[in-house]
Amino acid sequence: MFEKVKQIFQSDKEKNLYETGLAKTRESFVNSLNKLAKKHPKIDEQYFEELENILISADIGVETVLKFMEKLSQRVKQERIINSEDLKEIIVDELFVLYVEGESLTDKINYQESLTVLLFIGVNGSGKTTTIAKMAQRLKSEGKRVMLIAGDTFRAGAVEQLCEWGRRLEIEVMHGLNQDPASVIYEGLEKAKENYDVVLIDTAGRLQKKTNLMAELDKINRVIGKLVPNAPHETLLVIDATTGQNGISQAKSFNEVTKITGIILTKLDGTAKGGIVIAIKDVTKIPVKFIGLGEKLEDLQTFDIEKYIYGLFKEW
Ligand SMILES: Nc1nc2c(ncn2[C@@H]2O[C@H](COP(=O)(O)OP(=O)(O)O)[C@@H](O)[C@H]2O)c(=O)[nH]1
Ligand SMILES: [Mg+2]
Repeated sequence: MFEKVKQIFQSDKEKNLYETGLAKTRESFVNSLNKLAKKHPKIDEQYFEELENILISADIGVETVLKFMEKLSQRVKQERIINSEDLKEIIVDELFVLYVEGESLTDKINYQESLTVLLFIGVNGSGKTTTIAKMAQRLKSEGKRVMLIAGDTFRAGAVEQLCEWGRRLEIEVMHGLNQDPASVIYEGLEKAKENYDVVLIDTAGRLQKKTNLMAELDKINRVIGKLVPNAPHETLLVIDATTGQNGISQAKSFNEVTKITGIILTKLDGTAKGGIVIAIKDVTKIPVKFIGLGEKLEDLQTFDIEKYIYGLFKEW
């Protein structure tokens, strides 16, 4: 069923990454679906009930699954489908439709002709700093002049981690331990305006007190907007896919605090519940722009729903 889809990959390397990064999810998902089809060769109430459970346990999310099941049972009735084997293609098709619903397929980063400013937010440990390093390396290899700003200023380890990446990748890092994040960002952007193309800003991941976070992000946004009109050009929320439904509630909370333009889902390689990609878009209406499929620099990939669906079902 994936003959056409295989052509969407730009290289074997990219195809491999999607295949291996989603292996855990695929194995458990496809395995359960195959067992289900064997147990219920004919579609009946029980088949639907068990399918619903499988989708929920892949972290597709209850709300999303219910919507999906509704669509599926409609199609089964309309198209008079009797055998569960014949439902495969429709399941894949409807998952795709669910993600894409009313929106364009490409979720590109909004790069500017002049200086582009990207702000990264998300709770501690979600993968912000590593993701910034991965993106910085990619941008540098494309010939862009990149600067990093360490906006997570109150933890020495956090500043040091970003500086270490800067040294390794030979990319400039603006930092100032224990300084106000907004002032470090101010200094960085002033310098970046002279001769840089892209600035990636790391931030602290506090979400304990929403009002504090909101105030801090407001201040950061004001400083950025003052120095670079219309910036930040993207506010990217980084979420650890292994946290499952908790990741979805994080997305909801951050979305209430500031305007998010894209989600980056890290550690998809470490979970069997990669269905979160679909749920998070459905619940928040924010596109997933990148996914992390491993710890190496090249393991950050631009997210593409077709490639993802292929990675999820390739052996089915
Ligand atoms: N397996 C895997 N690990 C990742 C991925 N992205 C980040 N990590 C790891 O997650 C840990 C926390 O990342 P870090 O960037 O420090 O998170 P931060 O606190 O949000 O800045 C590090 O050990 C990273 O190597 C990914 O896509 N896959
Ligand atoms: Mg960090």
